[in-house]
Amino acid sequence: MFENLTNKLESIFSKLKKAPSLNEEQVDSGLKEIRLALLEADVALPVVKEFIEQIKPKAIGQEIIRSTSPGQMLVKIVYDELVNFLGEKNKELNLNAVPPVCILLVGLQGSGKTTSAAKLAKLVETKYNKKVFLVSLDVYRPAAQEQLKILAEINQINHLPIMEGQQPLDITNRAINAAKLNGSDVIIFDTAGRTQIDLMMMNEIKQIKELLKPTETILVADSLTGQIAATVAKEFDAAVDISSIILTRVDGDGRGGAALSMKHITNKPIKYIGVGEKIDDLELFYPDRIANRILGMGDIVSLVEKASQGLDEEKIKKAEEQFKKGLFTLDDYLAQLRQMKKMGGMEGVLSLLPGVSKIKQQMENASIDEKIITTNEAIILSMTKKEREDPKVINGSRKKRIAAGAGADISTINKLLKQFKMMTEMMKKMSKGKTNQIPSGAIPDEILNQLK
Ligand SMILES: Nc1nc2c(ncn2[C@@H]2O[C@H](COP(=O)(O)OP(=O)(O)OP(=O)(O)O)[C@@H](O)[C@H]2O)c(=O)[nH]1
Ligand SMILES: [Mg+2]
Repeated sequence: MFENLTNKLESIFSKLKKAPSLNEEQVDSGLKEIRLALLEADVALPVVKEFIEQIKPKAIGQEIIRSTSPGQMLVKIVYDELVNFLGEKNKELNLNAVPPVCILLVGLQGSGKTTSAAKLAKLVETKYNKKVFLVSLDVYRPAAQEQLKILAEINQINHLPIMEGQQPLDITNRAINAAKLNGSDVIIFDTAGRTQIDLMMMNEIKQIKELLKPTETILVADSLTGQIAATVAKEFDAAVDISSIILTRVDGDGRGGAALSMKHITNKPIKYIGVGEKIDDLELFYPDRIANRILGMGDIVSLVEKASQGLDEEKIKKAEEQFKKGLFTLDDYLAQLRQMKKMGGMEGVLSLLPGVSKIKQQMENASIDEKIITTNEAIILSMTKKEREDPKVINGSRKKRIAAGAGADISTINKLLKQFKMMTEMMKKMSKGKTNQIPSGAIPDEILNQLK
């Protein structure tokens, strides 16, 4: 469905006049399609409207980066704006209070509060190294308290023993006292679900909140509810002033539109997402992943990003010719290292070589250590022109001089020279060989390991 969005954009743009930057006509037509895509992703209508309005002036006049199309450019602009809209990633849980720190979970019936309470407890114990105490205030649904108790027991998390017939406010008081006595750092309170915004129950939450003074009042919301999510978030926020959001069932087939709606309407951060029923299925929220899900266009985005990093075609051609001839000096290597820094990895360099798509994936997983690049850069810069062109002349005394100049030790220089030698050999093999694939093992483990 979403591959269609690119196709649609491409066909719209091909009918319009070519321009060096996005003009109003292009943006208007393109945004119409984006609008539909957002609606299909279940983003609430008012949010879509506002979002599109906000994007329009930003998109008009944007230069179209060479080697990308206007359609791709627009997708990238929309994507960046979505990420922006969805807010900062990895927002830490607020635990800044005198222990026991209280966290209150609220939300509609069945949104995943109880499950999230247990998941969060486990996370706070493991990630923040705190002693957690789980408490259920759900006296309304039969067996709701047992549900949390069982989850706590299975996962060995401390929990408040159930006292039949006790009401939420009394349970709250009992919980705080018990937590103080047993030395808990954090208490996580699970509350009863509402089928809809129910005044009486909202008032109860307000009272509980006043008693607890929680550092976090987290709205647990189901990402599959799409449009409804926005209204729910708004009303909960108005009634009990939520501090953050946990979005559940992100593992389902919703398109993530709820995240955008909720974030936009409440302006409260989404801190975690639920991605399954198991205790460990709680992850930090990454706006770029959700933006990708909403738009379904990660490929285009990375394509435009690469293009905007300024790798122009001439450079690629020249490098390719050099490689084919087996002519490759340390100067070229230096240029590659710098390119690598820009492109963010070995993968970028290898993509210059013919027929490397196979190992590209492998390289993508090996993120490059910037420090190694910087050291290698310093080493090459400390060499004379002759040394760079013909590294064979680099003997012991030259190495000493280079080492002093680069502030590196001899073994690092040796490593670099060895790596360079292997690279040239590999290139020669490739340019001579009948095959245009890099033979497996041609990239020595040593290089791979260094890059890890
Ligand atoms: N796939 C998936 N299922 C989830 C997730 N979070 C919760 N669930 C499931 O959703 C169902 C309801 O979850 P609960 O935690 O009981 O929801 P609740 O908000 O406490 O429900 P009430 O107490 O009745 O209001 C359970 O079967 C959970 O296993 C999630 O992130 N992904
Ligand atoms: Mg529950």
